[in-house]
Amino acid sequence: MAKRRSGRSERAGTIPVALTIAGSDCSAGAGIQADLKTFAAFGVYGLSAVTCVVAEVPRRVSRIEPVTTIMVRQQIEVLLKNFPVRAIKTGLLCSAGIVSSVARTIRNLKKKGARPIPLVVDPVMIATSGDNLLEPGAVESYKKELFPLATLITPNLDEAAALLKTAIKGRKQMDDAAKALAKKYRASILLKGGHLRGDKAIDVLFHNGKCTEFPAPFVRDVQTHGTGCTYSAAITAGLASGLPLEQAINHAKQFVTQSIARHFRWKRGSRKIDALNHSS
Ligand code: PXL
Repeated sequence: MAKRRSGRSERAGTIPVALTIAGSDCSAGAGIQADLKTFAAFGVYGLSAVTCVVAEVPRRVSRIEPVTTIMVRQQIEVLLKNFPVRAIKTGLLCSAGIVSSVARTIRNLKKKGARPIPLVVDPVMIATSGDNLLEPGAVESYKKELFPLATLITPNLDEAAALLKTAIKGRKQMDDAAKALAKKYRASILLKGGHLRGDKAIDVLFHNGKCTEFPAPFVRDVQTHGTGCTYSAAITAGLASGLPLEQAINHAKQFVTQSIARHFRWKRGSRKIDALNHSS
């Protein structure tokens, strides 16, 4: 906690600032709610630009409504104009129009000669529940407009397979897929292998021409809604704090593993609800 002197925070001018551009998950395990809790756990001041509102509980999405593209753009513009944002992440962007609007807003910043801000793109397509979260046509907008602006892209195996139009079934194929995506979009790639069942959840980073493995124990029997959001938010928090990419990923992986291991569980009759524990 920051020490306070006569009611004023000493850290106000120095606390790193990060921005999440993502959807609202009313159950707060994923989306902007997960991102903001994660930023706070890392001692980073979190800002948010909301792209859509999702009515859901961990295993069931009941409704998604996008925010207008103008509203998405204005949230990002006012925040970047007024705060010293040190890193940005995108989560659920919902529609092709919103993906394009986010890409255009970030591209315009670059054109105006603003200092480059690291951009982490989590290409959220499908919820852990299996519900589709992204309009199918939006994938093309990601490929053409947003991926080329990214510092790091963090697909899971299903998302990488959809992007490359090929199945990824083993460890060697993970390396090949990460390399292929990195070459295609000129970004670093963190391919999350959590869905390849085994004792370990292994992720592969392709960065600066080489593959690095990030292993962690695989935690079973927990409904892990929001792990992807939490992971990319934790990486973004590390980058906002000035950590090199590998170190930011290492810290983030530890944080996610801990958030899963220390999850909350509520029981209502025969139904269980699990939620990540984002506290540090
Ligand atoms: O976990 C993916 C995800 C991301 N963003 C929002 C979500 C979800 C999952 O349901 O609601 C807003």
